[in-house]
Amino acid sequence: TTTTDYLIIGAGSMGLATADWLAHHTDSSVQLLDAHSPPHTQGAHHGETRLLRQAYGEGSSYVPLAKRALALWKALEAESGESLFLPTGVINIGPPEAPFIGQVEASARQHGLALDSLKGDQVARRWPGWALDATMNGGFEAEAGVLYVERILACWRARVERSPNVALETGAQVMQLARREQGGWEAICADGRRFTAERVLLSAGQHIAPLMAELGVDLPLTRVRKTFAWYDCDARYAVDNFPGFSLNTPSSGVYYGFPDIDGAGFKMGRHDSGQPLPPGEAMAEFGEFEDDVSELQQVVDRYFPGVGALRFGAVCQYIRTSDEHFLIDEPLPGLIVAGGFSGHGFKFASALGEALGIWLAEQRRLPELALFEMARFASPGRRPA
Ligand code: PYC
Repeated sequence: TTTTDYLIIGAGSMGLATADWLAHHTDSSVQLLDAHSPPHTQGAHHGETRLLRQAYGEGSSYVPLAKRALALWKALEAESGESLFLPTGVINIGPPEAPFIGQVEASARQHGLALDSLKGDQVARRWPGWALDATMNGGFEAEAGVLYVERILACWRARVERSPNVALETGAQVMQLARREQGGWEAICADGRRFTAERVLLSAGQHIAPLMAELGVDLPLTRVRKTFAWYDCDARYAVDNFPGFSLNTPSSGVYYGFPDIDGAGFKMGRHDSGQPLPPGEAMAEFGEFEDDVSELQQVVDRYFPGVGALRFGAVCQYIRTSDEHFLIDEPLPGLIVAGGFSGHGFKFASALGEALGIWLAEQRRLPELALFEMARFASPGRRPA
């Protein structure tokens, strides 16, 4: 049995970010466990790019966390000397009555963010890669941009592996978490390895719900198969000519996308819907579901006149909560859970690593995390706004 001060189960974005914070701000010993070797495609950190948006359509109460995250991404870039964030700007497009667009504007007003509010025809004149008319609104945030996901994971991994206080075990599939009689927790792996610590962060994506159910805690988490794809495109989608975007279509599909970065092509995915599947079950490859291609193609055809043939599609997973806000809490003493990121968590990983590190080490929950507590599921009146 290996004993450390803290045990982090799941070395994806949240787990590695937390280990990185602990390595640089404490002298404590940290054991990180992952079933695979990060960066990998089994969690929620593959596919090259994620958006960093601050004017936040999911609720203006996320903005302080988004601001802190951007500052920490820039600090990580400066410290590591690597290029991790590309300030492409991000535009949020949707009908004026879409709640998402209302929240983008409210976020900017309430938190002093620079946001250009445009009509769709103005958007199409400024960025000819868009086919839009004045029935749609756009909120453009120049400070926002794109994060390089795998590069960030590799950067954190290299940093924690340089730290004498952090050990990373890959190929460590935790099958059971047990409370120890003498206090603290024990994690038991499929190959029989055992790890104990006083305090634990469970940040293992799809594995959170089954591990917690064994402890008698049922969490409202659903695993969903999602797809995204890269396309040929013309110069209208060059990275200095076209911002990242979120798109709420009037027919209610929600999409996100990226300019042509490093010659990869125009990238787009659908954020809503998807195919639910149980934890542990293998996901069908891109193209195996009938609408994998068509649900993207119809949006390409309608809104992006310079986008051409599909180059490559991929699958990923979202772990969704019932309200699509994160689930971060300490449901049992000494056991902190961070999950349910519902497909919009990565941008916050730098700030959440800091917040989770503080929670583990100082037993102090930052006020920004109050949004994500489990109690909201018992009292439906309380929702992040
Ligand atoms: O939250 O902006 C987002 C996002 C982009 C891709 C997946 N989620």
